[in-house]
Amino acid sequence: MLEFDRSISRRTALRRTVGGVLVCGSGVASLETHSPVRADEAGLIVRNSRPLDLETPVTALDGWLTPNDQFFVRSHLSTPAIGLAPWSLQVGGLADHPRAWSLNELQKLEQVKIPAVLQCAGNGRAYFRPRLPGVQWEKGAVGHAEWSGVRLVDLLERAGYQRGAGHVHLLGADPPPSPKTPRFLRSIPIERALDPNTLIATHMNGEPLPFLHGGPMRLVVPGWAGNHWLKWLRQISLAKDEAPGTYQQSGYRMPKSPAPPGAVLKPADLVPLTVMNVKSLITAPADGSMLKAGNHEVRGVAWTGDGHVTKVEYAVGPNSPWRPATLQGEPRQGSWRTWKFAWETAQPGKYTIRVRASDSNGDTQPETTAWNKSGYLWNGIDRLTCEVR
Ligand SMILES: Nc1nc2c(c(=O)[nH]1)N[C@H]1C(S)=C(S)[C@@H](COP(=O)(O)O)O[C@H]1N2
Ligand SMILES: [Mo]
Repeated sequence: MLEFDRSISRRTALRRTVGGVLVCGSGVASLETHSPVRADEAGLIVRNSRPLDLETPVTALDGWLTPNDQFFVRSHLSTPAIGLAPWSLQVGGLADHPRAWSLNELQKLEQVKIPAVLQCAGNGRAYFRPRLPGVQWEKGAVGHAEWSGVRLVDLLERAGYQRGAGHVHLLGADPPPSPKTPRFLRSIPIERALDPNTLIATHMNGEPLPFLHGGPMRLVVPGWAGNHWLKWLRQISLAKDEAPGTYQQSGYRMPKSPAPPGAVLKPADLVPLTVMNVKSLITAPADGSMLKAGNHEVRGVAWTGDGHVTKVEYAVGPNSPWRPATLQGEPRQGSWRTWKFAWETAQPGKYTIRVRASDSNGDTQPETTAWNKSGYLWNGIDRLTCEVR
């Protein structure tokens, strides 16, 4: 299949780059028109080169959609090997009509487009104290894109999923670096799989899904953290229970109630991490900016996993009361909203700007997020400092 042949040339390009750190301007199908750019040229922060973990600088999140070539990348294993064309997605397990789907066959089903936030569960890990091992993400393991493709439920219905199916197992084409390393096998409960907002996306921001983001197809689970958004999707299998293996059974679990460092937790004390919490980020000005005295617009984004953002408040300086920022756009489950406020007649001095969002569940961002041993779901009040001269 053409799309995949092009991704192969991109792989070759990847290998030719020092350290393998490279992103492509606009992904698989646009290789002919866009020359690949190195991650540092796209302004991404390289957290790891093998596997590839790239963070978006928070100023690149300034706007409703995050450009594909500036979108963060998180991969646990190697990127898929060449030689997989034509792409085929297997749907089976507890199903009366198991079958394989090609990309062309998927494109004949009803196509839907959903704007949604993709955030790594570990975004903000660098802010937990005591410090934690793992990728030291700061603010930008998050982005917002318009995802389009087919509803997962449309495939499951055609497969004739059986009554006993409680979970949907998901496996991508990314191979483990050695036979002993586990694959990134994950599952979602059947209720979430049947939700019409759960998609198999083949497009991102109107372009064919870039290879680094799971092209040609990935799962999109609006409202849920990135670990569910399986990339390079090859196998969907209906089963009674959750997926086995470390990525489902040990990883991505949170204590039911906060547990201090050193606490011994039993499996029964942990629940799978699914829904994101309420969070906001300041996208302009940049941290550490020097500003002229006078009027400035401060901007950012805010989102939550379940329900919608009801307000964003800001405070400039230590003793300022919280004031409401202006939320833009419409609330939509799983999507984010931009916000802004006018900082008028800023006088010379050094300032800390803080923002916090609240959502329709009545949750507000805390000063700091309760420590958890994997450093998941940081949503402490966002802040930056700047100087007015
Ligand atoms: N096949 C596969 N899918 C995957 C992963 C992976 O390592 N392999 N990482 C997951 C995690 S933890 C995140 S945060 C998102 C990141 O998606 P992105 O690289 O498009 O930003 O992909 C998810 N899907
Ligand atoms: Mo992640």
